[in-house]
Amino acid sequence: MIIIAERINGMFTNVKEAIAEKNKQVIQELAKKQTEAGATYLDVNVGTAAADQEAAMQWLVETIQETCSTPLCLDSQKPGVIAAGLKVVNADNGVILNSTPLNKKNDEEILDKHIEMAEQAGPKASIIALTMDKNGVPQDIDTRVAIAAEIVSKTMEKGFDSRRLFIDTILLPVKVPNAQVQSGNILTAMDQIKYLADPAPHMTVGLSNLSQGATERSLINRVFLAMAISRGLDSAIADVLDQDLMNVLATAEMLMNKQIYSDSFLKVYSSANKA
Ligand code: THG
Repeated sequence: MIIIAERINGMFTNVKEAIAEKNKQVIQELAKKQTEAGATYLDVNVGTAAADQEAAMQWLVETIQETCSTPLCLDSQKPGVIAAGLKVVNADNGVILNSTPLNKKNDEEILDKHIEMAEQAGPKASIIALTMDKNGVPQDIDTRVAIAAEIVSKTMEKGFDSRRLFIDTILLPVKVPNAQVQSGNILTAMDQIKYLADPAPHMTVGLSNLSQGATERSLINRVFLAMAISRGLDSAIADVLDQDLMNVLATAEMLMNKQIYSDSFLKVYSSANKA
């Protein structure tokens, strides 16, 4: 499982304040803690409060890289902010450009631009593409799969390896009125998306989105993670510091025969994922 640790995000008050005050220690501790907890990548999102988002992205990337070499996942809806991060990132061990829709009303070529940016960033750079287009987030299964198919065919046309592509089916909070049907729809969409290319594209979700504003957050996240792993989810942007969540992850992968069973499978899994 490719685990993208979610915590370096300006959505959290301590990160927002650290960005405003240029407090490196808060960021570097989060980078180290998440790496030790098993992060494959560290998500880096400046949030919406930063006055200059491009400068904030560069400061975060440089600050993290001073203290650890875990590859980064540059998270912004603004291509300019991702491009700013790419100027200073070390992509030798990989980098993810997070994220792009298939197209936008004011930018039909946005996916192509992200593919080009990834190509320039180096052979280990990947992209996350959302099953979303100029009409927004689709409500039904078929449109999600159709958009995923267009994303896959566009990457193939460009000769971009499907192993460098992550498809994100966009998980919405279960609490939002009328959104409760979406989590089940996403699982059905995953059943189909995994067959769109060979080798299959990765599939990822922003797991914590699901439980935003809800009670029993960790439980909701854990159960959905296990269900989605059984449908082929092989990546998630998630809270790696939630040990119960990480144990569910290891157990679900073991039950899907992706990890060999031994009496100490939990321990083996966690040490295998530690840098
Ligand atoms: N897909 C992709 N990237 C993403 C998302 C996605 N990046 C951002 C987000 N969604 C994933 N990361 C988070 C990080 C935190 C939370 C949810 C998703 C979260 N934050 C608390 C909240 O809102 O309740 C903040 C609480 C606090 O302030 O302490 O839940 O879907 N590709």
